[in-house]
Amino acid sequence: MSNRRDFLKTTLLATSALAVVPRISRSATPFTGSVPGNVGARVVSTWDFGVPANQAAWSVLGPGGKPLDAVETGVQVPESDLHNHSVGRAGYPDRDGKVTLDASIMDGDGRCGAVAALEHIGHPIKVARKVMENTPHVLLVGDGALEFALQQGFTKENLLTPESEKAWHEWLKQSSYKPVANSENIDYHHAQRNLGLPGGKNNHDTIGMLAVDANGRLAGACTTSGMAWKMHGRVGDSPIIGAGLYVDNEVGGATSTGVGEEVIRNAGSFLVVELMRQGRSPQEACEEAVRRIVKKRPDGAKDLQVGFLALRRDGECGAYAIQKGFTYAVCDAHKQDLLLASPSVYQTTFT
Ligand code: SD4
Repeated sequence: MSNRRDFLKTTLLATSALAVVPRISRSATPFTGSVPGNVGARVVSTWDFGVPANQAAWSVLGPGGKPLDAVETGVQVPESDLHNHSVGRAGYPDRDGKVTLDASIMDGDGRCGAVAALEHIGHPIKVARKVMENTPHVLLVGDGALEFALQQGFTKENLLTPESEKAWHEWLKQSSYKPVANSENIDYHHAQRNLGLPGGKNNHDTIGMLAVDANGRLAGACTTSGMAWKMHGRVGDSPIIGAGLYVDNEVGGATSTGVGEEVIRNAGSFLVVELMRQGRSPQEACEEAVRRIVKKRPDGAKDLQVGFLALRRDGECGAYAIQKGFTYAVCDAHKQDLLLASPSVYQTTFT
């Protein structure tokens, strides 16, 4: 990498790429409104890989297990998936080649735990739960989080797979030699997709998962390797309670995906839950939270992706995103593999 300015420039371009290369899942059903509730227990999660994650969560929730156990179990599916370069093991590294993971977990009773910039542990969500249960704190970061994990019996592992390392080396070349003009955006995004970079078709972002049981008790989990090629030490929205995740048994829960900085700036998931508390439906609440982001940065938002997913305590759920391409999975006693395409502010796709 030539210098810091080049890095930041490239990072911003990568952020744009994340936004404007949304992918519509071929199997996702386009959907424009809230999914009705009152179906008993339900689990919802972000992106296509939410389907198998939901099914794992359902194996806990369906037979009457706790929502907290269900979400912790469910999100471990993409954390373990070596083909998934945005969550857990095999997540793409930061600009220095280090894989640093963020995760949070929250019970509807207000208990919560999180880790940020955690290295060498494949299941950060499990460490987040230990922070919640075995410490007086909510968030542990970096070396401290790793030390804690090792004390709790986790094993140190190398999370950088050969594929991720190769992609990083490709990115390093690009960061050095390819300043990208706006007019070249579409070609650039195609190139990124071929490399499997953020926003590419095989690289779909954070998993955020929300679950409710038949009695209206909720929990949520959110886990990610964050934005690929981020600055070392960068923390996104996913481990920040109120930003990437918020759950309240009195109301419901919300989670987010996309460019975490925008979500943090707007306390996004807390906002969605508070809007539901004031009477908005999950769908309306997600729409308003997305609109706030767009309103604050009307120009920047055209090149950003942020998606919110909300689940009310009666099981009704909704989602909304800035760009087309955000999908979410819904699982309950009636159907365990439903995948829906979220409505969005902008309808443009680059194919
Ligand atoms: C972050 N929101 O770190 C997460 C990751 C993500 O597309 O969703 N990236 O900002």
